[in-house]
Amino acid sequence: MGFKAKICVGFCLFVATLLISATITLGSSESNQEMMICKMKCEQTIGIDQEDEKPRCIKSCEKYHKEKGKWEREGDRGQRGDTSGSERGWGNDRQQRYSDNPYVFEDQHFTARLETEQGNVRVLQKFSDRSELFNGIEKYRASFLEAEPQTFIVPNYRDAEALIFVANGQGTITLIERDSRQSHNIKRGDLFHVPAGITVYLTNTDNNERLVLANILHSVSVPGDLQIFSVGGGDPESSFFNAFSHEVIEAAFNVDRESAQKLIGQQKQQQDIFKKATKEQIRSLAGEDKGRLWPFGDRKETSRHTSIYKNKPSVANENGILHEVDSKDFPDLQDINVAVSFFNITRGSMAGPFYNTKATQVLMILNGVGRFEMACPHLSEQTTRTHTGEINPRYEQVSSELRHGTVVVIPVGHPVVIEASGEQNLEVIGFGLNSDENEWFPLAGRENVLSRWEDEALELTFGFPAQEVKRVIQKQNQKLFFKGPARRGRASG
Ligand SMILES: [Cu+2]
Repeated sequence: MGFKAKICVGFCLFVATLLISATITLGSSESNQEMMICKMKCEQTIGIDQEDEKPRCIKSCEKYHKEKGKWEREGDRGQRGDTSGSERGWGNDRQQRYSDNPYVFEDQHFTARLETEQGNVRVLQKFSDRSELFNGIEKYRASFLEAEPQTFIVPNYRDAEALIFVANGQGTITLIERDSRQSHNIKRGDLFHVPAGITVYLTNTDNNERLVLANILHSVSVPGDLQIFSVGGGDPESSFFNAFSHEVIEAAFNVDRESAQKLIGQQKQQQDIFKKATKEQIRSLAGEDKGRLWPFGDRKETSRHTSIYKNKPSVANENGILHEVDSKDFPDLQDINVAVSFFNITRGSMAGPFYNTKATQVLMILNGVGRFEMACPHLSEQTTRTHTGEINPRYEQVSSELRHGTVVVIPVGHPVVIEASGEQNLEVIGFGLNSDENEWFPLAGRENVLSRWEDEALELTFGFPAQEVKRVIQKQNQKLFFKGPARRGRASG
């Protein structure tokens, strides 16, 4: 399998190199032709009386094409250095890479995946592999896990801090801490922190519902690189014990070879972390036969968990509900520097425009269909190829459809609107990365940033009397969630 993949990578690189050299050749002959036309124009358009203008004209043609060639070659180097992510593509230059909207991640951007009958895990590519715009969040990764009813997920630990949000279903999660084992029943809306190196196992205890988890992982070793450690699921190849020699394992456990083999695994079965469990096993794992209530385990509980519904909603009106949890409510979030927002946007309504002061927000769409729009100064900077953005910015609209499984990254400061379709509510879990001291500010509606400006500031900025400006910015009196364009119809006015 691995070998095949290597052959493919080798072959693909070879083909890509051929394609690139073809493009360069084509590019340079095209460029020569362009220069010839430029020089011919100098000859034809400059009259006899301006004969001394000709050399200057020709020289400017040469200079322009020299510069252009240099710019293109630099673009090439950029591509060639960039062999890590296939999504970036070989034919794309830097400008195209930006303009294909690096903020939206669809199914094909989940580069690590395991799909079986009993469940699936999908891990999103490294954010910084997609675009250098995400270097600030390179340590984070996002993933989804889905387990069918009555499924056990074999114990494992990671070299990353994990924050789990239960998006659907219910189950049991068990953490093996240094001096205790703790099991907790989990249900929709729960948030769970699994520290790096702590062994965890999960059970979907429901008879009918799928257990769906949306996760944020914060790597603690190689930035953005995730490794999972497991004793496997009966298959020797998936057990880390298998990497040691028999003699070492026999000595470590003080057993004979036959017994050691049982631990490592015997049958070469499909590598599968999902196991179908019997009703009795489920009952036991769920703690039902232990006669104890939640949480149950060997010792009194530490924190590690909360619910997004623990606090009253921070915003709620007919157009939507926002629940938030930060490190003040749930100290475990400090370890990962993440804050959590759960948007339930009423069908036909929208959230925002708003922006985050310090956090980069990763939005994971759980249910419903919708759309988002964002104002981005980066893309505009790339299209116009000017680098004055910091002083005199222009904003490009970034937008995309949203559906179950879509992930969108909203960088710091970028104003964004999330809109639910007219068909059903849109549920979005937002993880604010690097959330330390983050705040979000609404840009319209009640409590919007503009409404706090002084009259003079409004007047000078907009060039209208303050009262007129206020009439516009105070008209909308709801907070954060508004009727969307679909619900307003043409009745606005
Ligand atoms: Cu941007």
